[in-house]
Amino acid sequence: MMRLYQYPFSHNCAKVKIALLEKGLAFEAPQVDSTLLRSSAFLALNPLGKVPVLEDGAFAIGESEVIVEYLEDRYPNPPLLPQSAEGRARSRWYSRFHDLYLGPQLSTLYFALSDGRAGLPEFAVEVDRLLELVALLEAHINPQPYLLGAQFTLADAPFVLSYHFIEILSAAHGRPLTAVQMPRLARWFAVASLRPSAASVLAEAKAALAGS
Ligand SMILES: N[C@@H](CCC(=O)N[C@@H](CS)C(=O)NCC(=O)O)C(=O)O
Repeated sequence: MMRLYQYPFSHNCAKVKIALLEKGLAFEAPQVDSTLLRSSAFLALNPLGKVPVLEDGAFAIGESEVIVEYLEDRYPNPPLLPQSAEGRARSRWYSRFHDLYLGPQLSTLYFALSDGRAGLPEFAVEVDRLLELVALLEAHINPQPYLLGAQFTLADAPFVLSYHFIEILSAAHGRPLTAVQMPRLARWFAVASLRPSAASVLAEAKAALAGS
């Protein structure tokens, strides 16, 4: 059985779990801790010492986007990328937008809640940046009902847990974003979050956040 090293409240790990579940692939998902991530055994799997890491038999690989692309190549059915070159490129645009911009900004706001930076006057610019990123995504999308149309794809996967983080972190920083400010994203989430893969990942993350 495949093994996914992961944190339950990580949006990068959630994306990979959603891809595994959507493809109907059996996997075990041991939780990790910082000691394991620094162990030589784990660093041999991923020298960055970060999760997610997927083990598939003798093969192991890190970096969430690399993992979901591997799953798509190795287990193509059901597909999570469109057939056309344009569709595949669009899906990857959403992944890059998430992984390079929105995701890191959510992490900045998340860690600021515990490292004392939240509420400092100079931190307001970071909350502004999250709101800008959400506004540009909101203006760009037209979910029908998914980001690329009728099929749930890798374009949707990263935003499932991140939508939840947008709601809770914007509220925690005193600038709550709701369906009023992001109606298209809220409409997308209302459909996407009902998928069994998404519901399972959201439930696991919420339970972990409640206990943290
Ligand atoms: N670009 C990486 C990001 C991985 C990453 O930042 N993982 C975090 C959890 S979300 C981690 O393992 N942090 C532990 C550490 O840095 O010690 C990906 O998409 O997989």
